[in-house]
Amino acid sequence: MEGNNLILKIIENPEILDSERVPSVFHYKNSDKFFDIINEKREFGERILVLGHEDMDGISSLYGMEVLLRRKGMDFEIYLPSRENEAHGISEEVIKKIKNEGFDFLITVDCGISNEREIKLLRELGFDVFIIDHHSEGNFKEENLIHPFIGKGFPFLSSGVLVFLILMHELKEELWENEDLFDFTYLAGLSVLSDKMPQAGPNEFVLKKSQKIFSYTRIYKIFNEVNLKPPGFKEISKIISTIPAESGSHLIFDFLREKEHESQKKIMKRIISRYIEEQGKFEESMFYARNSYYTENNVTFIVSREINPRYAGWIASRFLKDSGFPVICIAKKNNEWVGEARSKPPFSILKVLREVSFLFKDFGGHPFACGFSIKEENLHPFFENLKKLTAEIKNFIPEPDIIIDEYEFREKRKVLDELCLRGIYFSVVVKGKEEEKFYFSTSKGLHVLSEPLSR
Ligand SMILES: [Mn+2]
Repeated sequence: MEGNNLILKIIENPEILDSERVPSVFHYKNSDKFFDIINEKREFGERILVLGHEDMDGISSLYGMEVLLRRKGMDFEIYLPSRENEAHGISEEVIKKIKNEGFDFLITVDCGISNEREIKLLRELGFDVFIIDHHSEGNFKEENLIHPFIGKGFPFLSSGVLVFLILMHELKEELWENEDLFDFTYLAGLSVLSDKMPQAGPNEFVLKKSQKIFSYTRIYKIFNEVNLKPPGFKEISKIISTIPAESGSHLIFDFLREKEHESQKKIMKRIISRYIEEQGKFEESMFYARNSYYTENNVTFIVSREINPRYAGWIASRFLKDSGFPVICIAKKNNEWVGEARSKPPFSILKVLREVSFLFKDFGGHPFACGFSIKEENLHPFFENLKKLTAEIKNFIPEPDIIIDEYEFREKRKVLDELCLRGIYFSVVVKGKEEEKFYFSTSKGLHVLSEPLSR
């Protein structure tokens, strides 16, 4: 058996799928270094900027860092760039902010791994950087990095869960006992669902805890009071991620920081009305998408100046759900364009886009969901290159994650099916005496690809 180390790691250590095994952030590399650095920064009174990513997972991780750094009495600020009109990750604006506002140290959560150049620049300018991310494109050689892929723990975690494990170490029993911390646990649970992480290992552990305490959270209670109907577990996730970040923050942070009951109610009312407002804007972007999409070589393209870039990812997901074709939705953002791409296993849209990534300014994501930014003059070459790449279906078939012989396949079949049921996506080539068969995972188990394989 050979192939993708992450999948092999699970097959060889199936116990890491187990949610009952108490997870630890120290199963991941550099976690001890992270605590050492944080404590050192506190001693020297350094000022910290924490940078996030505007989606449910990013918001949950950012809030976790706020809880941690406040607890440690540190001098910090959190910053959530808007997906609508700011750049993703460590942008020029973020670097300017660090320089101009007297920060010494940058921590990124749910972003940063794709910012190798910017990290180097920051270090040259004398600033320290630490990255906590789970995306699969970027510089894995970064020395100040906690990433679920690196270490002996379960490799497919949301950033929210990764930050949760950091707090589990810091707060120990208090995390389960102190009601003020329930909202954080709840958000971390939501990060598993919103980032579609496999429900296994630490993800499942956090999700279960989070379902247990949901009705004791302030979010639940106050929502119930102002709405007269209790929220569903996932409903809040939709509401939070629909409301845009504003001036580097988010209404949910205002809510969570507020101590006074009447003010909490006021903010929650505002959250609900902002949600309704934003839903209207989403429908408007969806209308333009429905009027501008086309499908070429089995890829659906949606390209429009009228689409709000905030919604590109959701629109791509919606189209994928309806048609099954890989989808790329491209929208104008300030002076450049941004794209969000979605696909279903076994076709990894990330692998296809990696081939044209030399045309991108920024590129990152996961095998079936990724994003990029691109200059307008590169759009035409991008479409031309993609046309060539997607003309043959075999370009979509990723390199198999695992190559295995028939005998071993029969032996490991149970574990492989278990992985599928847990939402871990991978592909397998089974080598027989005469032929090889290509399998890929679906939520119901391994599925054989009927298309004959010409590799
Ligand atoms: Mn994420």
